[in-house]
Amino acid sequence: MIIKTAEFICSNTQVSKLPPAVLPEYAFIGRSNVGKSSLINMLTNKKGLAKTSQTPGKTQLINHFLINDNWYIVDLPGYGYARISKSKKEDWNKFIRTYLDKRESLQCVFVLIDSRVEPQKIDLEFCNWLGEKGLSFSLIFTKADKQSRVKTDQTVSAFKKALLATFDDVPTIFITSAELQSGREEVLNFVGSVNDQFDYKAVSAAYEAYKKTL
Ligand SMILES: Nc1nc2c(ncn2[C@@H]2O[C@H](COP(=O)(O)OP(=O)(O)OP(=O)(O)O)[C@@H](O)[C@H]2O)c(=O)[nH]1
Ligand SMILES: [Mg+2]
Repeated sequence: MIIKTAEFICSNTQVSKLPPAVLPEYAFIGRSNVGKSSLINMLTNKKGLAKTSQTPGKTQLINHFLINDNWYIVDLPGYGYARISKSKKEDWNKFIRTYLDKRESLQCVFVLIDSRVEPQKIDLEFCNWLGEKGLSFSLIFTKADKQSRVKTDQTVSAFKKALLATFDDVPTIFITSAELQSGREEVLNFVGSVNDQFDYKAVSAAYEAYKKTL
């Protein structure tokens, strides 16, 4: 897939204020600092589109980016950030889970995993929750440039094994590096093939009306 346009649309703290659910949408989620925003910038080839930071907890809102005028990337706040209060964590949980569970146009949740670390309970629990909700998800291993391919493959195998304790089969897996721009084609082609199944006609009138409001 060729990315012709990628534009920031809106940031939200309320599920009720999201753009209308008329285009296929892909959410990027994972532990704080795993590289969600960097990956989005790499996929869209637009540095600075999603805000990146060395300080975990940078992304605090649901951020919608419109790609090629016909699908959305959604950058979500990271989970598992230790230095926020318990009540904030609960708010996060409620807000993000409501979004994921209720968003009709959500096609796939990309769960980002740091390719350097062994399976973490919080990631596995999150995948299990997605499974329970019947939400389709793929795994994207990030920061593959930081170590050898052998080490990355070990992390991937360990994660697959851990998932097979609760799932019958493993989801689609991508290995990426925002630094080296690797894995870009694979992720975008996957999105392209899912978009091909989306019934744009069914929502076109709603979309045209919405575009006039932008
Ligand atoms: N070497 C390397 N560093 C990366 C890669 N992806 C992200 N980083 C670095 O990891 C840090 C966190 O990246 P972000 O993209 O801001 O992470 P995030 O998951 O969006 O973080 P939050 O929004 O805070 O949850 C930054 O310092 C990035 O430069 C990668 O593929 N390779
Ligand atoms: Mg971020």
